[in-house]
Formats: sequence, C-alpha cells, structure tokens
Amino acid sequence: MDLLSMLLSLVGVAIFIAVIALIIVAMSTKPYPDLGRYDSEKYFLNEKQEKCLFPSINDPASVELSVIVPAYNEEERLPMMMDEALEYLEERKKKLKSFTYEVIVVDDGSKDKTTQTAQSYCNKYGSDKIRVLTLAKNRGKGGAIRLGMFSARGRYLLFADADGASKFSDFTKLENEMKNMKKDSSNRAVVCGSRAHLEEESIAQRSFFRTILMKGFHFVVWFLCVRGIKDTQCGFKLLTREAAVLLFSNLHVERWAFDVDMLFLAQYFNIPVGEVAINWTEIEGSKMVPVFSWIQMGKDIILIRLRYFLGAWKITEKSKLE
Ligand SMILES: Nc1nc2c(ncn2[C@@H]2O[C@H](COP(=O)(O)OP(=O)(O)O)[C@@H](O)[C@H]2O)c(=O)[nH]1
Ligand SMILES: [Mg+2]
Repeated sequence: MDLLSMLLSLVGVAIFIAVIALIIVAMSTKPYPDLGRYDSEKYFLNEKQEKCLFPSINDPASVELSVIVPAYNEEERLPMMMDEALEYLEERKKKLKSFTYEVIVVDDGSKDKTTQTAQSYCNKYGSDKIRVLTLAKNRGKGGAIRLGMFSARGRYLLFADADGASKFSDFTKLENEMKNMKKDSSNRAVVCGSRAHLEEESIAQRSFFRTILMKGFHFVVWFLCVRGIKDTQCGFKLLTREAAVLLFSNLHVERWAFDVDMLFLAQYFNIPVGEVAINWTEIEGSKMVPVFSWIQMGKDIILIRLRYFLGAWKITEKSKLE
C-alpha cells in the first residue's frame, strides 16, 4: 500500500468513528430538559413553620424583584451574603415604600445546615421576604437556579452567588441598564454582570497555566456558542420574568456551563442581552475544582453546540410551563 492510500484509509476510519460518535451523542440525548420536581420541593416553610405552596412563574408577577441564591454547602458563606443583600434591600424599601422584594435561597441538596441557616432569615424577616427551597436531590447550579426562578414572584429576577462575591448594591447598575435597554416585543431581556474589566488584574495574580486555561475557555465559548458577551460566567444576572420563563424552560445544562446554554438560547431567540461591569471579590471556599471543573465545562460547551446543531436538543417557543 502506498502512502496516499494509507492516508486515505486513515481519514476514512476517522470519519467513520466521528459519524458513530455523533449518532451515539444524538441517540443518548434526551430532547427536552427535565423540569419536574419532587413533591417536597413544591413547598416552603413560613415563619410559623407551616408548609406553604410555592407560586408558579406562570402566575402574574406580584413583587418587583426576586433574588435567587443557589447554595450548595454554604452554611458558612451564606450569612455574609444575606446580611449584605438584606441591608441593601431593606434600605431601599425604607426609601421607596412601593418597592417589594423576595429572596429565595435554593439549597441544592447540601450536606450541611444551609437550609437551617437560610430558614433563620425567614424566621426573622418573614416568608413574604425570604423563602427557602430545599431540593431533595442535587441538580447543579443551573438546575437550582431554574427551580428558584420557577417559584419566584418577581417582575425582575436576579440570581446571585451565595458567597457574596459580587457587591450587592451593584444591582442598581444592572437595573439601570435593564430599564434603559430595549426589550423584545414580549418584554424579554437579560443583563449580565461582568468581570471582564478585572481580567488584567486577575492575570497578574494567576499562574501562567490558569491564564492559558481561561483564555482557551473564552475562545471555545466565543467560537462555539456565545458572541458579544465578554464574561459569560459571572454569577450576577438579571432577567425579566418573560425572559426567565422562556430561557429556563429550555435550559438543558444544569451544571457550571448553564450560563453559556442560557446565553446561547437568548441569542437564538433574539433576546436583547446587556453587560455591565460590577465589583467582584474572589471569596475563599470555591466549589470549583480548578482543572477538573474547567475540563468538564469545556466538554459541556462543545456538547451544547453539537446537540443543538444535531437537533438532539430541542428548543420550544412556548413560554408557559405545563
Ligand atoms: N446549586 C448548586 N450551586 C452550587 C453548586 N456548587 C456551587 N454552587 C453555588 O454556585 C455559586 C458559586 O460557587 P463558588 O463555589 O463560589 O464558585 P466560583 O465563585 O465560581 O469559584 C455559590 O452560590 C455556590 O453555592 C452545586 O453543586 N449546586
Ligand atoms: Mg465564588
């Protein structure tokens, strides 16, 4: 066999393997996300420890702002974040009586006392303001935020990390952008907090290897999924109720890469997306396992593109949940 025919047969084998891999990806994929919840996840405890049913995102909004806090083993980091957020929200309410809010802490199957810690805030402030959604099974950050959003009453929905890495008062920056930006004809829009302006500084603090990984990650996201957003991963994002129901009922990724899936869907639906620089402090105790989580996210992002491209993941326009 000469060199050319050997090369040709190698290419043939590679194509064959790639096709088989694509077929396996397509066939092993569930077309629609699992939006179900266990019975116990439909209720919260009020300040009298009575069981109450969460409302649905299909109901009309009845408060101005819902803050969704995904929390996994956060008994230690959560109090600082809650204190800061509540100081801001209460201050604002004092100034403007018509301002109404709720905070929903979603305990994503924690093994520590996250639920009890969060419930103590409900006992103090009342369940009109603070609610705890305790998931029976760990879903991942995206899955937890989804269920929090589906239980929320806000006209606007913000999600914020439990470790208080973002300065809560920067919410006003997101809110101003949201109020000024053009929504689509169904009042859908998303505003992302952004740490892109801090990149230079973080490169100075990071090892060369982590910088390469970060740049590589940005490139893969840009190349395959989301363009025009500098920081897709920031855990501080504001959505209109109409955007939240459509995006989160189509979201397929429940783990770290869920932001990329959410923004990919926003671009698919032509939902306007804004980005605003915010303050950010890295807080000790990150749950991301450096290299492992990055590889997992990279794999998820390649699969997002592939699965939507193959039609293995379906997207629906209907914006109400069953
Ligand atoms: N729901 C859920 N949230 C998680 C999980 N792991 C981390 N989080 C939350 O995601 C947010 C950011 O997590 P963190 O560990 O600070 O990540 P980092 O800031 O990106 O390094 C926090 O609110 C965590 O509680 C998880 O498995 N499930
Ligand atoms: Mg953090």
